[in-house]
Amino acid sequence: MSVRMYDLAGANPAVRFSPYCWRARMALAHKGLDVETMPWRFSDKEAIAFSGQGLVPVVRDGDTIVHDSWAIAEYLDKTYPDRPRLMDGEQGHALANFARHYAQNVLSPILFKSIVLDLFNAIDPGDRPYFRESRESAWA
Ligand SMILES: N[C@@H](CCC(=O)N[C@@H](CS)C(=O)NCC(=O)O)C(=O)O
Repeated sequence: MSVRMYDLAGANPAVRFSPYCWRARMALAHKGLDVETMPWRFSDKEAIAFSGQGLVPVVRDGDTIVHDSWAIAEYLDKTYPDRPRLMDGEQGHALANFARHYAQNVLSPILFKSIVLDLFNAIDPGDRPYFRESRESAWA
């Protein structure tokens, strides 16, 4: 049975642009697991309500549901220790943790401002009012 992952999609469902979802997809690929991705839009909160929160990525692996890209990486290493490791030992874990904080707290704020209009234009028109309002209040 394949792992199911809810993955942020644009107006074109083939366009996937969430850096957090890509982290999870690459982690799943590194583990060599079969993945079925479910295109998800900002207005589809209902579709991931089973995870108890409203952000993607969300992964369903059998009866286990995991959200948050970091929690997914840790889950995959714990659950599939015989497959290639994502984080090797305590030092590998610490280094990956540093890299994710650097990416989200230093790189993302800079990149976000230069690509936000491209994102706005790529998302589903139904998502645009929510995207605009939530991003303006968070980033302005
Ligand atoms: N800490 C979370 C962040 C997840 C996150 O912010 N996901 C965004 C997509 S990039 C999202 O689902 N946004 C939905 C919303 O803003 O309503 C992780 O690492 O997975």
